[in-house]
Amino acid sequence: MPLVHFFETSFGRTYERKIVLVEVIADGVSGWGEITCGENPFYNEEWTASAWLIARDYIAPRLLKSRLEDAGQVAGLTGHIRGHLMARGGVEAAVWDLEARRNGVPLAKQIGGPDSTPRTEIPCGVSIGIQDSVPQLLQKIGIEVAAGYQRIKMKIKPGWDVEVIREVRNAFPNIRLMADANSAYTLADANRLKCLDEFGLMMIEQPLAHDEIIDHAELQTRLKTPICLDECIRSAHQAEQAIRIRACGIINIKLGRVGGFREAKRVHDAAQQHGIPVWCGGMLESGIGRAHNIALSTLPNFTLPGDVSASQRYWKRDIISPAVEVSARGTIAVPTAPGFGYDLDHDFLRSVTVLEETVA
Ligand code: OSB
Ligand code: MG
Repeated sequence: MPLVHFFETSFGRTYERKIVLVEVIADGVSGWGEITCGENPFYNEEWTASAWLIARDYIAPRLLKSRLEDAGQVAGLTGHIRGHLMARGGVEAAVWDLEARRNGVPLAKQIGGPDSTPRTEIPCGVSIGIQDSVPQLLQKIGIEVAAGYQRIKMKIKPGWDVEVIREVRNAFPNIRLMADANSAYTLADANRLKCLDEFGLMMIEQPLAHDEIIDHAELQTRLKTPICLDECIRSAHQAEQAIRIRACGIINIKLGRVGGFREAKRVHDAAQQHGIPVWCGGMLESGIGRAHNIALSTLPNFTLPGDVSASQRYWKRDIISPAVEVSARGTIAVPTAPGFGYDLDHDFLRSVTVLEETVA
């Protein structure tokens, strides 16, 4: 699916998504999930082709052999696979959707538990990629602020950082603003990152290496701006370690990156216990992954606006119906229908499907 506008991070530019979707079927009921890896192994080690093989050859056969009592058991059944958390998480999320549909409850309620009263709307921000020019960036930010989004995240990298953020701040002195480096810096850049303190950013996301929390802890002692970890946090255990050594003040939770809802809930709970707020990250998802992110964002410690935004920012036509829309207050209404709560646009989905395999 071609993106409406290219998306550039410190590790590269994406014009078109190749998305792996998962349908799980039991007793005639379907659940759907999305594997949120990129087209290349640049954000983490996974990519479209690896996810396909892991799901087909390792996850599906294992699930089919098992008798599942609930979706919470899926993560344990794939725990023997090292890494590949997005492939595992995409399948796991499909089973949560299936369970919610079988129970006739919204996915938000299924993940929150029978006693939960999930919030009815979630606060939204946008993630804006590196642009060809500063005026182009300022124009894009202006459009999203006018649309009502509650905070703006901009991507940075060496050569597109302090000076660019200064221009953004001059143009938009009062917006809630943050920057995401996707691991583009090292501790040797600490003085440059320190320059960002003057802009009153809500946080700086994943400035240092994808697998490095000790350096983040060191950097945090030198910065006033809170560090938010993304790539580094793949489990609740890693979240606890990062919090313990003060490597971050905020955590971005991505369903795929941590391997699905069960672990996402654990990361959420661990952060909550330590007074660390979380928000829901995005991976340029189609409507299915987006709907799962909306459900995840209803958990109580998701107190900051996430990267969950309207379908039309990504797609001319989404594969769900209706498309995800954002209110003028920068919120998304949480759907109340069973499962992830949107219909699939089957005709359109078929028209963009390039490969389909069934494991039975
Ligand atoms: O680091 O949050 C990230 C997109 C692809 C890979 C990594 C990231 C992102 C985003 C986009 O920031 C969030 C979105 O709008 O889906
Ligand atoms: Mg990020």
